[in-house]
Amino acid sequence: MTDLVRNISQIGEYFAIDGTFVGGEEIESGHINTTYLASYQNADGEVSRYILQRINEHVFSEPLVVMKNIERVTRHINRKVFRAKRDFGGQTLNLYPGRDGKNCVAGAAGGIWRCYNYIEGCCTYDVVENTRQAYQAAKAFGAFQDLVSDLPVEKVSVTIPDFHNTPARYVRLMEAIKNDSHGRVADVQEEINFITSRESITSVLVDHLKAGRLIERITHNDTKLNNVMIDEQTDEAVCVIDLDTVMPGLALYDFGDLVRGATSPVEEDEEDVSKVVMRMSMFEALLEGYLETAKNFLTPLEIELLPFSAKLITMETGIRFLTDHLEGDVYFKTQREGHNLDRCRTQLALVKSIEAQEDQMVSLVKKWS
Ligand code: GN1
Ligand code: MG
Repeated sequence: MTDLVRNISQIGEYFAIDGTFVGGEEIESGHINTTYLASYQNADGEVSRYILQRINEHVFSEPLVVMKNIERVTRHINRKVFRAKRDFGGQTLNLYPGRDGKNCVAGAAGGIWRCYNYIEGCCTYDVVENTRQAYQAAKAFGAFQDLVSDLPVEKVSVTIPDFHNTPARYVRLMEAIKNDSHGRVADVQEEINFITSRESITSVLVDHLKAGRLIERITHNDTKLNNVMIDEQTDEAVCVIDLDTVMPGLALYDFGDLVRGATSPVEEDEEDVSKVVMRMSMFEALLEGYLETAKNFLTPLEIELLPFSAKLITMETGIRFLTDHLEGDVYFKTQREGHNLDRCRTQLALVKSIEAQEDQMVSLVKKWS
């Protein structure tokens, strides 16, 4: 047994999992948490798999509050799906309690761990392969928002303040530029100019919120394509995952983040930015899928701002990657030098591509709404 597998087996011990541990591996996806897949065999010889995940306490300073949010939301959805005895197009994860009955446990080596069922027969994609996947993913995130739309917003807590507050992200970048703690500012003037020349767009959504024209809902806040489990055989979305950032937020940031993640043909850290483009066919598929499940609760202003939200959150994410680059790569996990800068550059290239096609995106919204 390798150290990794032994470690996984020891973490599994904390949870009320049936059977004998027969194997474990690390799942290397996501920039924040540490995730393991563990297999257990029961007396009948059947093998079941579980996700064991350590919550990144640097990012989530109150892991227990994160767990409470997840418990509220998953229980709410599961109850609804069960009561109606049908699938609303949005299943959810199940938390497996620790041996003490709690929804998470403190590991021996520190850290807070939780356990989910592993959803078999599904996979996730980093890059959308076809419009059907885009449509399905958007439908699933719309269904998620819809399923929690009758849960009062106060029932979930803010776990990362100002998470999608673009002006606050902008201010933080300006501070990182001023401090220049790692001497990297001189090499990123082009990126800085791109962002500062667009400062005026950063506050559009929060200004609408302050003025009461937009309302906060319970939102997912991390609607990347690889946070949707897609059935390997049918290409249908089965369930949205990564519920750590479920908080009160604007529905528009969720839709915008889908466009950010699912319309480019290359990965977020592609080094050749000439390959980055907002593919209109994918945008249309996302729009169709999202409106199918979310149209009932969205306001006319939310619908009108759908294309804008894509541009805004893509810029916000570019701002976040650049800030982390300047601060010495302390937030997002990185695998190479300049990784966050590469990620920033793809985001800014995508903003440019969205800007060039915004009129057509607006026309498509009119067509589908
Ligand atoms: C992080 O954990 P992951 O990779 O799903 C980040 C998101 C970013 C995303 C960019 C808690 O998500 O906000 O959009 O990276 N999550 C957190 O890829 O900061
Ligand atoms: Mg995440």
